[in-house]
Amino acid sequence: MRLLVTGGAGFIGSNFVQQTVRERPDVRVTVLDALTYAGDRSSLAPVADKVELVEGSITDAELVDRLVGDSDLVVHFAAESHNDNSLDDPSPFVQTNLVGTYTLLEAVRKHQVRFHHISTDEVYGDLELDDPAKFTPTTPYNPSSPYSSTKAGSDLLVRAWVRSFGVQATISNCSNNYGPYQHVEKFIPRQITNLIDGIRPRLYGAGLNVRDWIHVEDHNTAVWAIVERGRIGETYLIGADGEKSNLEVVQTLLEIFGRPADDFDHVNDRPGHDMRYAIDASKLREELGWTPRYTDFREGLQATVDWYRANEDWWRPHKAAVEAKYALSGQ
Ligand code: NAD
Ligand code: TDX
Repeated sequence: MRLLVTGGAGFIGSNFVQQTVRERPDVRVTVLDALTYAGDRSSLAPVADKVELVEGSITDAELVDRLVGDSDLVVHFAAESHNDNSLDDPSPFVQTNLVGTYTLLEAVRKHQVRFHHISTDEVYGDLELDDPAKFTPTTPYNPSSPYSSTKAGSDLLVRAWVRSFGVQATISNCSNNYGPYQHVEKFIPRQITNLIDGIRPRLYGAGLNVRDWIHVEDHNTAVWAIVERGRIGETYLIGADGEKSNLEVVQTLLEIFGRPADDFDHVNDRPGHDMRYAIDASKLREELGWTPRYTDFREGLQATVDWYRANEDWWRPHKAAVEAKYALSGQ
């Protein structure tokens, strides 16, 4: 089987490619990645001799047409993915997340290639802290940021291409991922690398916002379950019942590093900051029989801390620039 993975040099995509090469020797993997600030060739180093990496943009229609024409399946991870960046400059978010997804859809339509679109729970907006509800596949779209609105738009393009043109596609909306190879701009790796450097963790606002954490390997086993057994045109929500406040996450990290529970700073809040995300994954669990492997968050976090300790060469080149950028907004 010929698989094209877009964004395969990013956090989730590189984990997906590594897992696929490890577990599915019958799959020939090609990665299309623009190697933006968020993409890193070295994230594919362990499988470099088994994967073809094409450096290019999903907005390049000619390149996309050629690569899709040579594939049986496209799994589409490529995106601008960071909310804070989308508040500084939404333009690449519109280009990559909307125009890029449109470009891929036109190619899979022409070549009649199976397509899986990776998306986020942020398309649903946010929940109140005391709301018993969780997001389900029928929750109305209500995105808050330029990032989440462009992801929402990309999901709607996929749905329309399925209905209008019969494109063979599925969609998944996953909650917050953590694990190896996540960029140091994101919450958990930022705090881990701060703690390695002896810097106090930084909590936006009061730190009460809740995210529903899932280990990246569990996200990726769910993606394969949907690709293999999901129904065309359907949306599946991926989550592992991992709701934690940002404060709880920071305090768990402080405990892992042997530091006092109040050894952190409150910094400026994110404008429009979503309060809480929570996923009801029963459709995925019941229809496709998927279950997560990482059910103990502290253990998954400890393994992630160990990975960042052992792989300083991977993250160190990005750390200073990320912190300098956050300092400009008092974060
Ligand atoms: P990431 O920022 O780590 O990686 C994105 C990758 O896409 C990078 O390798 C980058 O170089 C590449 N890319 C960006 N623009 C491109 C373009 N125009 N053409 C080709 N490649 C391009 O992101 P991530 O956290 O791995 O997220 C991957 C996907 O999963 C995204 O679609 C994101 O919306 C979704 N998602 C992420 C999370 C999360 O917690 N990180 C949760 C749910 C869904
Ligand atoms: O230093 C920080 N301090 C802090 O309190 C940073 C970087 C973040 N935060 C807060 C903001 C959020 O409440 O932590 C939470 C998580 O922040 P991010 O890692 O930026 O993730 P989030 O905005 O929740 O979005 C992530 O999950 C959904 C991914 O970046 C998206 O790509 C995905 O769609």
